[in-house]
Amino acid sequence: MIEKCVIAGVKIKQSRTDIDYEMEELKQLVEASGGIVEYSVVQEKDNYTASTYLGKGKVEEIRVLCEEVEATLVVVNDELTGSQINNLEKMLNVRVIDRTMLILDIFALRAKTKESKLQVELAQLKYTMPRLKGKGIEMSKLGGGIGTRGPGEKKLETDRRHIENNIHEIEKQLKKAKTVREVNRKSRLKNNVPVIAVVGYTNAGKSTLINSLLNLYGVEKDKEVFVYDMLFATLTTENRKLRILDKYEAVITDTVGFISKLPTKLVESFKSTLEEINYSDIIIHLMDVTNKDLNVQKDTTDEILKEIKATDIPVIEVYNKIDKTDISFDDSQGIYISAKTGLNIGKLVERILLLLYGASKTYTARLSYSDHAKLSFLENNTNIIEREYLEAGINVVFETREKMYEKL
Ligand SMILES: Nc1nc2c(ncn2[C@@H]2O[C@H](COP(=O)(O)OP(=O)(O)OP(=O)(O)O)[C@@H](O)[C@H]2O)c(=O)[nH]1
Ligand SMILES: [Mg+2]
Repeated sequence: MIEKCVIAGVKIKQSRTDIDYEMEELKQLVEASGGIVEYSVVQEKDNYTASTYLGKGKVEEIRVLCEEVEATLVVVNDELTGSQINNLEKMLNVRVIDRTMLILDIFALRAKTKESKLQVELAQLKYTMPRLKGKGIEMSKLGGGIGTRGPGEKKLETDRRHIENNIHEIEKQLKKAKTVREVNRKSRLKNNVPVIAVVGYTNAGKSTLINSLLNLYGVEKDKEVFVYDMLFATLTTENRKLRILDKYEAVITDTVGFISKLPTKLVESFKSTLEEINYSDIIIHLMDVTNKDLNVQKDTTDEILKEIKATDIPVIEVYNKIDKTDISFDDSQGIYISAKTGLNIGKLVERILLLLYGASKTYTARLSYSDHAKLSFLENNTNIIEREYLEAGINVVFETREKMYEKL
């Protein structure tokens, strides 16, 4: 069922909010949850109206629009209180949800793994709780629709006492999942394999980049990650093994995309997943260079990295989708790539190797003729440039990176 919607936002006159961009994004969010936007309404005001968010006149205007197109849902651009939702629903005669509920709804639709389902449910419950007052009956009568869906087949719980119990139970289960993840991480640390986390705004091309790297250097080439042109295609952290240039091992991590005004409750719930980023050795911050509000996207990602305290890890800023634009770029300001066509991926890989394994240098080793193991080790892990067979042994000149040399 495609739900017809009207979206509405308030632009506070003194604020620097780019309301057009936010409304465009809200429209995409509605589409990502299976709805269609019939009208987009913006009101410029000095302040939000406390009882109804929008001014009374505007609300009436929206009511008429809803009737005209038979919309069944109004989505507003900011978080509302329970009573604001109630008041608006009474005046509009349709359901009202806010941006946060919409994002939670998309996450509920997309969550696939047990852990991400629990995380989404937890965020939904914590968001609904304080907004339940006087709402219980209406909500339990609802037959579903955008903003009411729970992860899996379940409908979003609306009974307060149940919710409290549920929150408890889910938190317990999530703790268990976290322990499992920690065990996996420890075994990675023990093997000393460096970790690269790819982070950024939703739809920037993170998963596409990972697949490109898997195609070039993947240990298990058939383990591609999911790519799709929609917001929040990736909802779980995924790790893949790489062996770059057939010599340098790394684990690459795909992560959940960010969005401006990402609900705090959601970030909280996903924190244990996002915190995986903290255990990476480098972060690739990927941005969609064709996006007209690149700076908002960049700041959003930087903010969330701060929130999860991933601030000491070196970040490589990478601009993606250059195949889609003909603007020229200053290479000294960052790395410009196309994850899709593979353009400049080599430059990115060089930067990754430099950070993880240091600069490439030439070394010489003297091996005795019986050192077969050492020789084959060098053959497998470095580039051998020259071998000189002397009376005292073999002189091997080889090229490798500083940190690899230390390991050898
Ligand atoms: N033209 C072009 N399209 C790209 C490029 N990289 C990714 N895309 C497209 O952008 C869309 C999103 O790509 P994803 O890799 O799923 O993006 P993501 O960052 O993983 O998104 P989420 O998982 O939703 O956070 C897909 O339609 C890709 O084909 C690129 O370099 N050029
Ligand atoms: Mg993805």
